[in-house]
Amino acid sequence: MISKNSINSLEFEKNIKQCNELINKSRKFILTTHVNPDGDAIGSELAMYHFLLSIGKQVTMINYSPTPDNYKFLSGSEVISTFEENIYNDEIENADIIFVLDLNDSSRLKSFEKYVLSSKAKKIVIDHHLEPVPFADLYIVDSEACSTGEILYTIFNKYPEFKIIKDIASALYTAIMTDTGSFRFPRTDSYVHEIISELLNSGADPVNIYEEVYNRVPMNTMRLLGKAYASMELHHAGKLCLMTIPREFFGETQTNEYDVENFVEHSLSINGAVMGILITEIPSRSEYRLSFRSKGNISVRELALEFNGGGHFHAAGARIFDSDLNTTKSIIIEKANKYLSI
Ligand SMILES: [Mn+2]
Repeated sequence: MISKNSINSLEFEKNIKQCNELINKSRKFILTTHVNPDGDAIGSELAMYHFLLSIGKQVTMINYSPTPDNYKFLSGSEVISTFEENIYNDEIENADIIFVLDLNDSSRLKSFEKYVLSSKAKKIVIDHHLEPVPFADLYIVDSEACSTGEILYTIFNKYPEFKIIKDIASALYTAIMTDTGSFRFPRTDSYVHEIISELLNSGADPVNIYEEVYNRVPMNTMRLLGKAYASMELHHAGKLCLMTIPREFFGETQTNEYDVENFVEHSLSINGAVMGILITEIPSRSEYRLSFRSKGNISVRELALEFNGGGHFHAAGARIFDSDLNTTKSIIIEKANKYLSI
């Protein structure tokens, strides 16, 4: 068994112990994760599902959003329910524990939130984001972890009889691969690679998982990406790369605003660009979605806060309403300058 170089605090260790005690004495579990789930959300949820099944527990998975198609290859994804009002009252009523994975603010559960909060089940958050908004009974949070999947691996390994089966290995591999940007984001440390080594030894197939997750892009989405590439502009001596998707792009490519996920990452591939911004004009209403990315010592969090958004040091987002594209662009370019000149 491997462990992280004493980075985990005593508090974290104590919380894991408490979590495992609660798991031992409970029978019925609900697992959930955030709206618009990503690979870490779905992968973590399914890893926990298979883990709990392997120790004889009863588990129901309920998410606000449907599972994205590219995660449906994961075993167990076929039994994830999409939340509907009043359908799951019995499960929620009878649950002993609700695990809330990969989020730390219950508003990200959308309309499922009020059911989770009013349940008498113990709520346990397992997450790696900063600044939790209190709502649960127990928090297992490590903001240094690359993913929720990494924390789950640590938790499972505290179980003396734990053995990674292939379904758990594939789910955790998916969680870690996606949240590390395929092992290149800053928190990709040797511990992460040691975990990955063990997941591969337990049957996770890196070629197949990458293929399923990333090489399933519909042609229409690729055409939209082509237009987004063509929209790239450099500002502030090439340090800012701006991409713009006006609403007519969606009609021209038969796509919608959900198809732009991860597009902004491409902006940081430009030589010399340290900040990338994607402006997406929402087709149906007067709203602009702003996605920010940065690298090195350049933060985009404060820039996002200026537009009442938020996020992390290197990845953040915000929305602007009732404006027009040109005004939105010039305001953003101007405001970004301050954060580039550190
Ligand atoms: Mn995550």
